[in-house]
Amino acid sequence: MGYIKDHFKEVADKQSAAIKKLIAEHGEISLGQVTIAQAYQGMRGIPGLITETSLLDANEGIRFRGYSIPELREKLPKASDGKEPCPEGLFYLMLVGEIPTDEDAGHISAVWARRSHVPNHVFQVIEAFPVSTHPMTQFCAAVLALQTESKFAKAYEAGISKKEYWDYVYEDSMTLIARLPRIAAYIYRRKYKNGEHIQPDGMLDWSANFAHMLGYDDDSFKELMRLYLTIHADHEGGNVSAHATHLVGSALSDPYLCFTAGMTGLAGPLHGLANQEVIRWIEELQKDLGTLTPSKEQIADYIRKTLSEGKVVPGYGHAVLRKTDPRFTAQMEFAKVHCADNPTVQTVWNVYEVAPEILESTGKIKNPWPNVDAHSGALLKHYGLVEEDFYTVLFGVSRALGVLASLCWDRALGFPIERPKSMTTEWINNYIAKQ
Ligand code: NMX
Ligand code: MLT
Repeated sequence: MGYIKDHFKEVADKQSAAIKKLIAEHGEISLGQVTIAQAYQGMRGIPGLITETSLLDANEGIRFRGYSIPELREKLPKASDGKEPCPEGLFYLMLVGEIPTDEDAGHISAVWARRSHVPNHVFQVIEAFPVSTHPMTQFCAAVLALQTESKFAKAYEAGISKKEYWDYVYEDSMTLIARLPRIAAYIYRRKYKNGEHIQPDGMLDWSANFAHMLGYDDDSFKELMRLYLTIHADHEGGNVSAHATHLVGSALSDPYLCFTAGMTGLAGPLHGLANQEVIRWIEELQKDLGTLTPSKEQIADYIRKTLSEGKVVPGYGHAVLRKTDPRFTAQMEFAKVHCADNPTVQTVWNVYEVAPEILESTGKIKNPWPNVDAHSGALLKHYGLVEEDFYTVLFGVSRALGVLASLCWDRALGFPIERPKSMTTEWINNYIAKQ
């Protein structure tokens, strides 16, 4: 691993020096004003975080180190038998800011394969839960159980210097990422396949091995996993899972503790659990109307019914995006090639044709367009991965790449503990009175 870690340190040191100069010379420049409405309404639009790995444009969608999703699909290294990007390459890109060579991505793949052994007590923790427990609960608990392995926590206890934090956080992040597919697959096989576990295949790349351990050896499912684990990896720093990981990390909690915090946030229905909610909503729609491919008029009525019941239409809307999520488009393109005849996939496309106009007409939804979660379930169902309450775990395995690459940056840049100011409504009223 040495050369990638050394390269990261070299790049981070340069960036750290540039940031010190930037703060010294321009630190007083204002990034904007904070309004009372913003303080009450989810801090939307307040620029208050630095995240180097990716940046979101409201109309264009996410760019990872400047590269859009179509560019990543073209430029990142592929598996020898595949056309989709390998997430190993995306991790390298987020970490060092450069498109990796095939050798760099292969190197990361080999390190993750070598470090993938999960200690037995983690499986015991999973086994202690009733099988009915939601997979995200089992996943969070398993990651927390893995914290016994933290090199950062041990080194901190032994009294390391601040300058060394990044090194241990880097090592923990690599080991944690390496082990997540095995943990996730274990939860899946335990809950849905009578505990018939499948051993890892160290010759496969990270995504293909994950697909294999889940029990899906179809080549095009492996391709789907490579794409899925790439596009869900990061969405700049303000989303709940990234922000929670970063916030907890600022207290110098180790990567296992930080990632658990991120995952408990991802488990919420307005964030990562939405992928489960979308496919349930579509299946209820199909069941209610007695057809796998309801007409656009029927879909429109169903959307109006959902809204009239005071519920959200899952998979639509976004706190920052104001156009169709390019992650939705990437999945749609994949589906056009691999499963265009699937009726549920077609229903997802028909929802896309009618939902935006209806959501827009409510006059209150700021973004009527689909997000990443609107498509993923239909694709997974097509390949037989039908257990939708597992879908957020897949999202979580992918999200580890972005939030842990960012955590390495947080420590390499020496970011301090995060502590924004909060106020009471009484304080706000007094402030208004003084204007
Ligand atoms: N269906 C119905 N109502 C919606 C939707 C939707 N898809 N999206 C927003 N609204 C409502 C929202 O609940 C709010 O209503 P109220 O004023 O009564 O509280 C109003 O529209 C204004 O909300 P916005 O400012 O447009 O959205 P906000 O930034 O607060 O929330 C989401 C963003 C993503 C939480 C919201 O659009 C939503 O709940 N979408 C459905 C759930 C979903 O797909 N989440 C996945 C997000 C992606 N991810 O993976 O994390
Ligand atoms: C994400 O991928 O984190 C979601 O799109 C939510 C967000 O960006 O706020």
